[in-house]
Amino acid sequence: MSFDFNFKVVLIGSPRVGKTSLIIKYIDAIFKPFRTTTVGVDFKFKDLEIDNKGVRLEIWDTAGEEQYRNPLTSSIYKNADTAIIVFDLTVEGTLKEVDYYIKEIDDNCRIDPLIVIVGNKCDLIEKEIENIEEKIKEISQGKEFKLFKVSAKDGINVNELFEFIAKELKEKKELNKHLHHKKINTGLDQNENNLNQSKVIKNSDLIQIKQKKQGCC
Ligand SMILES: Nc1nc2c(ncn2[C@@H]2O[C@H](COP(=O)(O)OP(=O)(O)O)[C@@H](O)[C@H]2O)c(=O)[nH]1
Ligand SMILES: [Mg+2]
Repeated sequence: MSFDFNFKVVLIGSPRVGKTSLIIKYIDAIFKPFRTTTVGVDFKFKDLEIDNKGVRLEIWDTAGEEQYRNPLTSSIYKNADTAIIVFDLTVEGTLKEVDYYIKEIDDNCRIDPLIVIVGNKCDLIEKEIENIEEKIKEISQGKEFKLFKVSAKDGINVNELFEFIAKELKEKKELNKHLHHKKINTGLDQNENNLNQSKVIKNSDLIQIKQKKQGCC
């Protein structure tokens, strides 16, 4: 399948939260209940069709224990379009680590990636940490992050998670293109480099722009 868009999606988070399981569930539709050891980094492709456009997701897995402050991992999310920060809904410590990963992305990412926070293992509902939404709000320090509760085991919300990401990234890319052409056509700015550097829409602005666009053009 040919594609119109190609996006890099990176899964990060504490060891054993289910990053590898989520990718396997999404790509191969299977769940392996034993532990899989991720060595270094690995990536797989998934091709989707959204509004008659081909979208390829390049989904990167990162390793377990050794990923912590691992320069290799940091280099992987440098040019990521999306960072999925995964935590285990039943292990409080992994939720606290989300804070560390948000800062890591801030420090290492060249572009402003879409950050999605994912609580995995929602099949273990009876063990779920309390007040998750409030705790995430505290960590987020005023920024808005989309939260998904998923289960790699039962496949709950897994497709929805990746489809949401593909859709958001495609819309963001199209809006950027739209603004780019508008500028060129109106002759306001012919300097492409300058335009690319200064007029790239941040994810934080996306919702606002979408609302305006609905009203004006
Ligand atoms: N109950 C349950 N267990 C899960 C789920 N996802 C992963 N696991 C288990 O959690 C452990 C760690 O999963 P893994 O994918 O290796 O985590 P990673 O280190 O973040 O890549 C394994 O034993 C998985 O079988 C889930 O959704 N529900
Ligand atoms: Mg793994």
